[in-house]
Amino acid sequence: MAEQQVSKLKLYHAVPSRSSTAMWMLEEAGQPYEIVHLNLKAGDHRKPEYLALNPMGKVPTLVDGDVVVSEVSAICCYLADAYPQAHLAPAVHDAKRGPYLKWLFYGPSCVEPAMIDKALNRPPAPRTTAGWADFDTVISVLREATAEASPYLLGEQFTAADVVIGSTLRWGMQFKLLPELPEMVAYVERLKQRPALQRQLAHDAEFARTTSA
Ligand SMILES: N[C@@H](CCC(=O)N[C@@H](CS)C(=O)NCC(=O)O)C(=O)O
Repeated sequence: MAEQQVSKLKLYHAVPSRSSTAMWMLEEAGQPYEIVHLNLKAGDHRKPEYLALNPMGKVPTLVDGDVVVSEVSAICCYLADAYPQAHLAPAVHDAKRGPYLKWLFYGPSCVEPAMIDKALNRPPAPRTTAGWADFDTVISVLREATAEASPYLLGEQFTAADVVIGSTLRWGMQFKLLPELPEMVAYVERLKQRPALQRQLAHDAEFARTTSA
């Protein structure tokens, strides 16, 4: 009898949430993995066994053998480096490694805070205090990057940076937190053609359908 393959990658995921980005990245990486679904409404993410993995009590968390990684961008960066056969990151000394890392960090450290400032109608913190810029500056940087993306942020090579920035743009525009600028819409539409993203979206849609039935 053929031995069943045991996956060592485990994603703690909630539908719908930012952990969908990590799941898309896993699909791009092409490695077998298992999903542990957490029900945020039931408070699964606040149980001691989960807090031991992620003291923030947030999803996602990825476990790969002895390695535990949380934070979406860190998970994407980790997977790209751990599974290089998927070619989801430029090599360390490649000139494209600079912009690659910049975009990975830019998502959570600049786009998200500026987007939340805007959504909550908060006055932006003074430029000299906050580590992110005002909403309009962030949008203009994203607009230029997506206008130049051909077809991806780093050119021909699709990378984890597209997973992070693409996901943020996709859900930001979907929830009307970001303007639907033509350059950003076109970039997200290109990303939606990726089979890995389609598999992730289909999983979440099916999970939502079957658990709410
Ligand atoms: N900075 C975190 C954000 C993760 C996050 O905010 N996750 C949300 C779901 S979208 C969550 O777990 N919320 C549950 C809670 O805060 O109680 C990351 O990048 O992973």
